[in-house]
Amino acid sequence: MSQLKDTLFRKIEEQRPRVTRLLKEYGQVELDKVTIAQAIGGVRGVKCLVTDISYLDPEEGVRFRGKTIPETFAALPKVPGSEYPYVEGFWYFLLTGEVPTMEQTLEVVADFQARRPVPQYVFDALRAMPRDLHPMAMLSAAIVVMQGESIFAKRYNEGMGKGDLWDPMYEDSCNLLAKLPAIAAYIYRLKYKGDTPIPSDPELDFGGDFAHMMGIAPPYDDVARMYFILHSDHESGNVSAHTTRLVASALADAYYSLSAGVNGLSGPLHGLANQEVLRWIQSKMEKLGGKLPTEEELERYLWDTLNSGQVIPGYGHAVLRRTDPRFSAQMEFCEKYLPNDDLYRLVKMLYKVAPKVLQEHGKARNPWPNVDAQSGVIQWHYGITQYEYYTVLFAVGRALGVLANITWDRALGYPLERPKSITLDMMEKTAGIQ
Ligand code: FCX
Repeated sequence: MSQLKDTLFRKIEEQRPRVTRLLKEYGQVELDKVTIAQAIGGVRGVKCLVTDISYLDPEEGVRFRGKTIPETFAALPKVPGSEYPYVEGFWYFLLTGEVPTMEQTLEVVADFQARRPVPQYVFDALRAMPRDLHPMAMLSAAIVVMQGESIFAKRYNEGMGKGDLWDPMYEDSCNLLAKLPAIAAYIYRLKYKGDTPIPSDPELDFGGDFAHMMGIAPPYDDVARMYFILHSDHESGNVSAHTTRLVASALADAYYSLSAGVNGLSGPLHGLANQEVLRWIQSKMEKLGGKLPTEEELERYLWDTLNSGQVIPGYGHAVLRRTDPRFSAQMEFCEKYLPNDDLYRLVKMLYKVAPKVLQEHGKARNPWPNVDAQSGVIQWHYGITQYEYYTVLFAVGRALGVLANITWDRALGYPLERPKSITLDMMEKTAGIQ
């Protein structure tokens, strides 16, 4: 057994009695109440999901396994010559809550390298799709087309007991994760680079190999590592995380579950917002003949967007009430590597003007930027000018968090999710409306 799997098993054994005790001895303790506004309003704020992988504080932002983003970057082993950690070491950390040593990290790197080859039929299936299909639809289909590889589905059909199902879920998760960079890069080179796929370099790490297969020189390997880690998890109520866990709760395997989660990520209010940000910014620049707008022009554009009933993409959040630290982490990168990039300067100007306008507008509970306000700009700078591809990058990162979650869900025996519905009539009756 690898050190990662061994540590994971030890952690699972530690956590199981906690769940049993909470259920048996404290099962009736109330955690929250649900109001009509919450039932109608997308279950906002209702504390009814459990995950230990990450926690999202409205003021502070996300913590992965108790660590803030800067703490996470500082703690994990770095790729030699790079400023950002190995994605493989982050996977170890997300799964176990323990910061791996360099040796433990390199063991995961080697394990992922062995799991990396993608079955030819996946590429054949991608080639059979219309070239103008959205890359998120291609990614989702490429994931589900591999369902026949699922070890979880095989073991389940052979009658494996519930308590052991975390093991094949872990195996499927590692197999899928190791293959995702090659699939994502293949989609990019097939669709946008004249069908010129670049084979994987078996010596490289997750982020390094992705940059290599995209055909983009350093420091894009560090951009990839940073980007995948930042987008990995945001506790489990967001659409992509929740969808993946919901589907897996029916004991669907990781292929079905992740494909479903990727479909959720493709919504413009969620992952697709990063493509919307650039589309929105650039349409303004086009109108100005490629010039940067002044602050006054930008303010007017913001009001025009709001007055036409549209949202300001990249701003607002269902939980956060401050600037997203994932935005700040990317800003730090931009300050170092692309301080004079026009689009970045515009993103900075927007950060100055938009919160004020959104506050004055008075609707959004959070007028501050989220992760998507910044991420497209970095990708554009390194030559990925096809906005619609940005959510695919988000999805590769998000896979780390959701796959860690569903592995743990099977380890702790969390059951099928099945919230209760009521009718409007019942709600009116409860409210005392005649
Ligand atoms: N621009 C204009 N209006 C906004 C807004 C924005 N950026 N953010 C929120 N609002 C509006 C909402 O549309 C809602 O209006 P309504 O009452 O007419 O329906 C009102 O303000 C209250 O919404 P609020 O409670 O603040 O936010 P929600 O939890 O409903 O929605 C999202 C959160 C993220 C969906 C919302 O802020 C939004 O649409 N933002 C723009 C899209 C975006 O950036 N999405 C990415 C989010 C995230 F980081 C991710 O998942 O990737």
